[in-house]
Amino acid sequence: MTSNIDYIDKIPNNVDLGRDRVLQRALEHWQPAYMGWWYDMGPTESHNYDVYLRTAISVDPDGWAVFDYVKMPQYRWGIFLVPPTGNREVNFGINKGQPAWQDVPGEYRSMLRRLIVTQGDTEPASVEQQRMLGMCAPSLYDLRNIYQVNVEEGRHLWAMVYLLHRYFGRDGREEAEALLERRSGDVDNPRILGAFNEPTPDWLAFYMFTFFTDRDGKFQLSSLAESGFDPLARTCRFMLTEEAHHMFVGETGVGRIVQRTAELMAQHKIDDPDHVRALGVIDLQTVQKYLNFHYSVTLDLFGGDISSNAASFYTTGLKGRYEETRIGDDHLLTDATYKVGTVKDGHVVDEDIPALNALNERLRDDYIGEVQAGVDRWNKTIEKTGIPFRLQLPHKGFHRQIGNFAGHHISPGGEVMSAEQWKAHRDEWMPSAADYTFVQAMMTGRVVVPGKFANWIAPPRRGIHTQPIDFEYVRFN
Ligand code: BYC
Repeated sequence: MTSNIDYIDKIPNNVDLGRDRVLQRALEHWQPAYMGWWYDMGPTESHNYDVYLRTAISVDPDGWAVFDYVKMPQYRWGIFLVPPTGNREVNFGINKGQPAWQDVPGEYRSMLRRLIVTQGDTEPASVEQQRMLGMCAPSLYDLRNIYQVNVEEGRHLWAMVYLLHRYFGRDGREEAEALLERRSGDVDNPRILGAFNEPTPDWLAFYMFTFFTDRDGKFQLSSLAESGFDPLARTCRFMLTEEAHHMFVGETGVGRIVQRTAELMAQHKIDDPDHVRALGVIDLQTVQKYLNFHYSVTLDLFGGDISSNAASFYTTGLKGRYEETRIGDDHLLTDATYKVGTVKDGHVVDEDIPALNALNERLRDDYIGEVQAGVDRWNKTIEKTGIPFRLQLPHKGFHRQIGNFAGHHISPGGEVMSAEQWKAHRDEWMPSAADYTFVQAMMTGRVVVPGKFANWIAPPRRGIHTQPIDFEYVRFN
């Protein structure tokens, strides 16, 4: 083992890493490669900053969120699983009632590895997507928040790599290396899932991403937290505690943008988007277009509406439904059906399919319910200013690349169109090149005076961890 990794001190963990020779040997190669990846692909020019970050140093209530200034390359990326619960069982599928697996069941090995790799791949991808945004942050508060999200996505990568190293031997180590080799948006070696190859070019996109796409993370992690493979379940359960802050950053970020815009619209008594833009804020129509884009690419992340993969993940006991153990049915789903949307004769219709094959769709529907509640909260913010504009989720089939709606051209209202008709409206529904140029032009420099905010966003209601809003969240040295 290289002597420069002091396990106890540098890698906080509750997996007895200090005594696990197998894991130590695997990390000996991977940890330096991870640091190389962080220096290359982590947040630009950030390596020497002192950032007021939370670090998980244990899973106890007073240990999972310890706040202090940290230079990000020295962040203590740790390995944590929630403590085991005695006698946990596989709670669904054909193995229901068996003791939860503490080791990888041989017959499910490749399926399980694929799930872990797919989950793990998203984590570094999002850091890569966001790496330039620190250069144009609207405040020190927001800069600190994006860095917090970035280091925790790094930790979530560690969480999946722990599982690969600890439970999958040589092919686990190879997969762990490949997680550091793929690159978001790379033509030859892209990230696995679509949304993680899309650029996140500005802060509105970042907040939308953390609201919509991190929430896919929440729902996928929740399903994996039901897994009969106990180490995966316990790892994902702990990751969920961190995920909440990421979604908070997204929801409040978009909320603060619409608040600022709507307040200025009310104050100046204007509603023409050009007049709104002239005040140096983002018009609500553009916010709607970003919403349409991020919502639709995130819906794709749930996979096909009809999926035999999802059925296998469930039947074997590897991936459950959202809050599986709270659902009052047989947890086998052999006779149940579920409604999925599809296009027939130029219209969207629902059809009943076996519930086992519709598990991606069901999770997507659970997700949509929660997303709608967030959009309603943004609309409340707008409503308070007296402005009549309301944000809306587009139809589930709008701009989809995966599943039943892929290949169809569906308007935000749910109308099935020809490709030409759809294209003629495209720039009304999704950000155009000109929209991106406008938003990015607003975000050219970063605001570095404590307590000051860019013109296009309202300040938050409160600071981080009881600190004031004008706290020096990042010191540039
Ligand atoms: N893009 O049977 P199907 C997060 C592939 S986010 C490209 O419908 P399945 C985070 C699919 O892989 C949460 N390809 O799919 C958020 C399959 O390919 P193969 C991430 C796609 O397997 C923000 C084929 O199409 N975690 O944590 O039922 C920041 C047939 O597909 C896409 C997970 O996703 C796509 N969108 O379901 C940081 C959980 N969708 O195998 C982090 C683990 C499908 O035929 N993953 N394909 O070559 C899974 O549970 C499943 O893999 C999926 C797909 C739900 C993603």
